[in-house]
Amino acid sequence: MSYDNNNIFAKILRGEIPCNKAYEDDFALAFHDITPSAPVHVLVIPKGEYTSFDDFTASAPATTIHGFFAAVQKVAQKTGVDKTGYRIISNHGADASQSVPHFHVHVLGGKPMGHLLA
Ligand code: DGP
Repeated sequence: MSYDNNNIFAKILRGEIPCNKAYEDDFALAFHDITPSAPVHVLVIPKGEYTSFDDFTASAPATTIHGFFAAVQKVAQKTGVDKTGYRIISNHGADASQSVPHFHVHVLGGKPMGHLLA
């Protein structure tokens, strides 16, 4: 899949659409999901053009991958869910119902969430 510059997260990265920012550094921007599935539901996106987890891990340089996942952990710290527990999810492709074609990790927490997909 080629990268679509008009996807909603590309517009958020360019500042064309507002977001409720939770964290930002050189590698990632994190913002609260517009339709939260848990008391804490933050989306973490890389600043580069990657369509999904599959594309990111196959194509991005190691320093970029490391910086991005370090940012995911910082989001957990900043939102406090590192203390109580959290789940990270990344949907790739149709069977996972990925709806925005810019790689993102969901950080979910703030309540007991049960076991995986139960
Ligand atoms: P996924 O299904 O994994 O592709 O998740 C996409 C998520 O993005 C979904 O939980 C809703 C969220 N989302 C979609 N549009 C916007 C937006 O404009 N702003 C914010 N903050 N979240 C959005």
